[in-house]
Amino acid sequence: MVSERMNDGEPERSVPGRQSVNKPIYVTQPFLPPLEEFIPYLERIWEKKILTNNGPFHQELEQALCEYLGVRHVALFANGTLALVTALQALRITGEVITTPYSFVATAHSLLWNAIKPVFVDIDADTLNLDPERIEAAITPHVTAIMPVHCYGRPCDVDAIQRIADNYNLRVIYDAAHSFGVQDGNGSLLSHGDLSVLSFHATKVFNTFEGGAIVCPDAKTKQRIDHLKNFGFVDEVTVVAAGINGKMNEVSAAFGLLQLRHMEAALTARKRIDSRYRELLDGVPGIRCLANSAATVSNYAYFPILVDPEYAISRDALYQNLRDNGIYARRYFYPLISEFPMYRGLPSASLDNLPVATAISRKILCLPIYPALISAEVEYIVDLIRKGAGVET
Ligand code: T4K
Repeated sequence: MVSERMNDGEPERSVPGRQSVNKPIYVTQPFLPPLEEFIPYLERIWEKKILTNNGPFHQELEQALCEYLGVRHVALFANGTLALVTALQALRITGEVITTPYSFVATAHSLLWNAIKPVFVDIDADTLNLDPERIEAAITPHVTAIMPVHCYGRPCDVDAIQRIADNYNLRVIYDAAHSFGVQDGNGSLLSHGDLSVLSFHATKVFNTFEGGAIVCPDAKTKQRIDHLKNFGFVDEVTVVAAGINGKMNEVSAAFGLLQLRHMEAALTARKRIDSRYRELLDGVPGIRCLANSAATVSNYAYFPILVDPEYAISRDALYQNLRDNGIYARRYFYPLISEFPMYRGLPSASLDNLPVATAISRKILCLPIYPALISAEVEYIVDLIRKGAGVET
């Protein structure tokens, strides 16, 4: 029996004898505000009959996100992948782009959709993001940009990446799919580089069912992006680029506006779960939580642990054991992108070139984290992990 309400207060009950297989716990569960709060938004859509194409909710959400995130311009998209593809088009990126193998496939797929060759560079063992020290050696005459990922919402070394980009005249497009609301010492993490791309997929901290956005620093770039996401149309008779249909619809935009009203409570609940896991997992032999990141404000989008060889069973045995008990943790990101068939022939995809990413992908396990997860469920999950480690609970 699982409480469906948002866990923004103290846990209400324990789950002894939990009916584990009947009630699976997934790695995430989308936050859905009370349905009745969404009805007035739908009524407005029914009344105006504007369903898409830069409608009133779309415009309102772009403005609201600029304010909430503390950024200058936001262009909404139907999903994060189309936003990545369009970001590359907007900056006219060609040739080769340096990127991380340790991400969701959409990062590198967006390059292939633009006929760009990915150049994979290994990650740093602490940030789990592109290792700036390895970027320079990978720059060829064809490299025109860097596409780093703030994996799990943990900031990249943005200063080092920018220094390299400036030295070699490269553009930087951050895949910030996991980084909604994250801040570093300079404010929004999304302000770094030339562009940042967000995902508002159902599994993300902030969701619009499906959705995404490009964050950009100036109005001119935003205008080009807006043209590109609407087939290249400037007006009824003018098409300036071979654009795509990447627009967010009004129902999703309205849902985003409602979701924003609940963000603080959702983030507070996530933070509490993160702390509880850290407390309970402390001292379990062979289980490592990631150290705190450089973020000054985190979003607790994921709860990754590393299963080291000192743990009693393998990472995959633990993953299976949790599944057998109804806990659907996920191995984000295993396999590496560079191991998939469309990438593994690239010279930069060789495992010898990516020792850190390879090792991490074999140890990583993301535990469930979402606002409705109650403390008793966190305890249940950790009990299973401790039992796997042979620790008396
Ligand atoms: N760049 C990065 C770094 C990304 O992580 C992503 C997306 C993108 C780019 C592309 O952005 P989008 O085009 O997606 O906006 C999920 C998501 O589909 C994907 O958006 C996300 N990254 C990736 C990390 O995770 P799967 O294949 O793991 O999703 P799925 O369907 O297995 O969902 C995970 C669990 O979430 C399910 O077991 C149950 C729960 N769930 C899922 C959905 C869709 C729900 O409870 N309700 C739902 O509606 O990829």
